Amino acid sequence: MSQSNDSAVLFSPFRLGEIELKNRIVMAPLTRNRATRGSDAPNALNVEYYRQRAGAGLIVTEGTQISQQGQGYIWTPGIYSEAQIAGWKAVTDAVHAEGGKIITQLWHVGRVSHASLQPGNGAPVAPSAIQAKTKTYIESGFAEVSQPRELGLDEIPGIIADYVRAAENAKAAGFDGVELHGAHGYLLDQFLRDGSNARSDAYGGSIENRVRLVLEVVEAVATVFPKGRIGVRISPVSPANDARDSDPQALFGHLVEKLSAAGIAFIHVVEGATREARDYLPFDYLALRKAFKGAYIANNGFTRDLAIETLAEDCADLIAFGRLFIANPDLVERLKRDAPLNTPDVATFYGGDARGYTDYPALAGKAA
Ligand code: 8OZ
Repeated sequence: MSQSNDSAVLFSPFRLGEIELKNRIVMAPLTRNRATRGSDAPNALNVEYYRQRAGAGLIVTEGTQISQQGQGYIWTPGIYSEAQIAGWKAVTDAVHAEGGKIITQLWHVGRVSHASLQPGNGAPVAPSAIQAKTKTYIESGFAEVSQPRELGLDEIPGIIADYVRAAENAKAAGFDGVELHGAHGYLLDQFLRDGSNARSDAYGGSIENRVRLVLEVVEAVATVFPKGRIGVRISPVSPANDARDSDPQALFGHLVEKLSAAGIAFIHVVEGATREARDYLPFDYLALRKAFKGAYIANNGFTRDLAIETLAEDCADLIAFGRLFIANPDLVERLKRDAPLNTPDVATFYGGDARGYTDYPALAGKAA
């Protein structure tokens, strides 16, 4: 049951680790495939898009590949070249000038990629050579993901080094922190789950072994950013990109306990199936919240009412909105006034130009 005056919490400041937020509303990471073609660097259009949305307490950028090997879709931005760092610096400057906070989502897709996007058109890498039943999109449109190859044990330090370099670049680009993409069946999630990880070394087998890579990446990235500026996104039951595990409650219960002990600022939890039902499979999210001493960001399909109720019942500290932020640059103001919302246009989600990106109108009388 939510009382109307409970809405005040949504608009109240919150200290997320070492980052001071002006409200409890997070812009969720959203892949939009509008980086500069060729360099995968953010450009002026991307700057304008993020600037328009700086009313959020926190922006988490779209997934940003830490290396070319970490890329799985065409025209997603990277954070491994000088041009990409410069592009992101313009984004963070614009968001900070509007009084917003912004962190980047460090992304390695693992097996969810296509050889045409890989260095030397090679096979994508994965914990095991198990092809995902999922599609990606390349220049010519949707395509089955390529057969991956198993990462050698001797290659894992290089993956961790790529995360560290990406974090250094994120710092140089002026980000307030980083989120590790540990959700949606990408590399870190592939290591976590027994449906994609069949390794017999220290990174596979038991739950303790499967969480090892995520925890090592956290510690490595913590040599660049303080733990109070690091978070991890997870999606315990989401089937996105063929993610499967025999016991998600035990797996994510253990992971979150370890992340809590590590002392990172937040976990960002996609509750239910990504872009689909929140109650897709039974899962005790409150157990994760209770096991974690930092902040809990809840995401997936939230409405204004559900956000207010979730905070009032202390089931989360922050609420992340995705699709609503695509269509409403001034989402915070609209939620404050309980104003009508623009409808997102699915046809312009992935790729294209300003249409369906920076041309959604703000409320009358307020420039975006
Ligand atoms: C939609 C399309 C492509 C990628 C995710 C980064 O699901 C993504 C993504 C979403 O986390």
